[in-house]
Amino acid sequence: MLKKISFLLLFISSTAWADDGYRLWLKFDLIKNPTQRATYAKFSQFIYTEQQDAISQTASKELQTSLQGLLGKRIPIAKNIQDKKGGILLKVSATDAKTQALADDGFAIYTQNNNIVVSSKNPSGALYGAFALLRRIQTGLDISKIDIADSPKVRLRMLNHWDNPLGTIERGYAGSSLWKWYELPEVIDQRYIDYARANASVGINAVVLNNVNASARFLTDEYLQKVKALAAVFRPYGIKVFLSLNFAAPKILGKTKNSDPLAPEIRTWWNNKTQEIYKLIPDFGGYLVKANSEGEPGPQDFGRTHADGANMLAEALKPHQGIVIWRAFVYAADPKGDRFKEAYKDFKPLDGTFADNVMVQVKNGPIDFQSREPFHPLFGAMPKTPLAMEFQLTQEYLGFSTNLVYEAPLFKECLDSDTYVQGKGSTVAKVVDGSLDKHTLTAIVGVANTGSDRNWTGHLMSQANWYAFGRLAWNHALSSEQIAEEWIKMTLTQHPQSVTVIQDVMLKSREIYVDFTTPLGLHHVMGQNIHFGPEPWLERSARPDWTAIYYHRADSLGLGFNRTATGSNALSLYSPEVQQLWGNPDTCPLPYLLWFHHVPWTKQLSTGKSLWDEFSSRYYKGVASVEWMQKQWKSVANQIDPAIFADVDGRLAAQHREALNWRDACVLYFQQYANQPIPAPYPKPTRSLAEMKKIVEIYQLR
Ligand code: GCW
Repeated sequence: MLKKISFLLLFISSTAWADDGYRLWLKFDLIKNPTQRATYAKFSQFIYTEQQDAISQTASKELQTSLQGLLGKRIPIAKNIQDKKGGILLKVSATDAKTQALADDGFAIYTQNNNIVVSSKNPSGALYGAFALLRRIQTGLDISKIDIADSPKVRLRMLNHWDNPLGTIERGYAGSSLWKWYELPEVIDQRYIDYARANASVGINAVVLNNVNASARFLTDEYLQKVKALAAVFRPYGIKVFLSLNFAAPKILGKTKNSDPLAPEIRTWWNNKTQEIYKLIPDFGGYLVKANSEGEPGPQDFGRTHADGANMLAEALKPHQGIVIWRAFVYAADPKGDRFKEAYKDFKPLDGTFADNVMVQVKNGPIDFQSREPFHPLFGAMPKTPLAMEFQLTQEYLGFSTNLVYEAPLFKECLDSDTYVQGKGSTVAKVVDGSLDKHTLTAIVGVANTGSDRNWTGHLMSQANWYAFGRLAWNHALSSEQIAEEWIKMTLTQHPQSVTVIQDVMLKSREIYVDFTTPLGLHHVMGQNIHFGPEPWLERSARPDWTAIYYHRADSLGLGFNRTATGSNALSLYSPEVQQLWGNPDTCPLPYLLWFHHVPWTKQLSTGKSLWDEFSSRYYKGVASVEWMQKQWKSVANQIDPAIFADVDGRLAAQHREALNWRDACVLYFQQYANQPIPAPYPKPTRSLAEMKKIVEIYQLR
């Protein structure tokens, strides 16, 4: 009996306290302070919209349920407004003075006759306005005199899922795929709806459902029915569905002779297939294509160019207003070359040859989502082609789901970089948002970090990366600080001191990760297959540009990849101003140093230390900073839900263990070349290089 009672108590106390993170930043718990509640309640007597379309209806429903949670009272949906006061009006009108200057999806929120009006040009704008209003209430801002207008800076704010048909996710660290293909189209999981809500709440309006290493299966009727079912769930949230396609699909599914994009038979196949899709999903967004990259089929298999391939698909999509997003992540294996230059070499000459419904999607950096990369040289180099920015939210090279890395500073660093292509101020952001070259087709894309884990992203703090991505895709001018503050207040705590502590940890977290893994511009020294942990000694792989030594070039003289004129000259792909900024090892900013220079171990850096001393110290500093993060987190224990606190606390401890592995492996490995002692006051690692190799090897075993 006693046992039963204590079990019951345990159950009650754990359900009463434990927050499993499922609700993300959309908690809408009762506002504790009654006075504050009352000020919001003054404007929440009713909700009214004239619009009958599904998206506007979602907007008013979201307002209703969320406000009910925040204010603890039911809010009626009014049938008319007449002389009613104290409510929220959703107004969709292209002629309203307040909406005229807005872009599509933008909104204005203002007070009028003691009501709050959310005014927009299209229904999606009403939805984004509703969530913006809710965010203000959730974070405790005053709305009594609200008067704001906000428009997205890019048209497509998109997630790319690298989800496979059998439920696995390429580079996914939060469980398996969200999409249960075998249950679809009959079973609609509540998660699909909650996922759509979360996206809409930050302005994400497009998703690619499947991996860019694409199975042709998604283009079969059976799977298109499943895609149709998901599109129907997402539609009321203003989200369009796209598919990644396998370029060899005509041959695989249609048994054609080949998949040559210039062959009439192949063009007909794609035209028919595209028509079939639009019959099922009239607002289908289009195709994402990874071609002739890492073994995927593509037009070059038939002596054609990327533009030939993209334009063939563009022609099929054009009558339906669909678009092609063609990835620039290509790199031929050239043992003497520099992978840094490959995509540029292939794509730059094609500028101006793509159809007008084609975008080229470029990763933020020239190699592959490293913890720090210089901006990709294609940004600014293809003025006649709309370029989509591809970021990676899933932490393939940022410590999977055991490391706390807030990515907003990484995204911002790239977006704020100056290409100088049209003089000072020609930032990457301006290339991407179309303002530099007057493009209207614009996109910012994130490789999703979501999965079937109850808290969606594995590491609870990685939810912030999904959130920050959406906010920055909407407005790249927002600061990392503001975004972090919003997210913390909605997700973790509103306790002022704790908000400051957590925000500080988040803002420093990316630099800390860089310090204990790849300081001063070192890159691509991670474990070979799963990209986990350090493997700087990796000398042999299927391709030279998959090894570590290809990138770090350590020898007895120094460290780093010489990409100046005396080396690979990849620097020459940038504007003269950028070359000047990065081209001289004496003045190159330290974060990029080893990206562009082979630096002598003994060279004195701007910090006053030699390269070896600075480089090795960073690893020690990085580990100490993880300890600092652990301490900071413990200091907010009383202000955080216990289950969330414990989970993040555990992951920080795992991160500390991993940081020590990185430090000892890298310091000992590079010390062989530098041939110098560990600088004071740091102790020598207690483990040997041989031991470190053993530890790391485990991760590469199958
Ligand atoms: O980062 C690399 C990953 C691959 C991925 C590829 C790509 C989808 O290691 O797993 O494949 O990039 O972006 O195409």
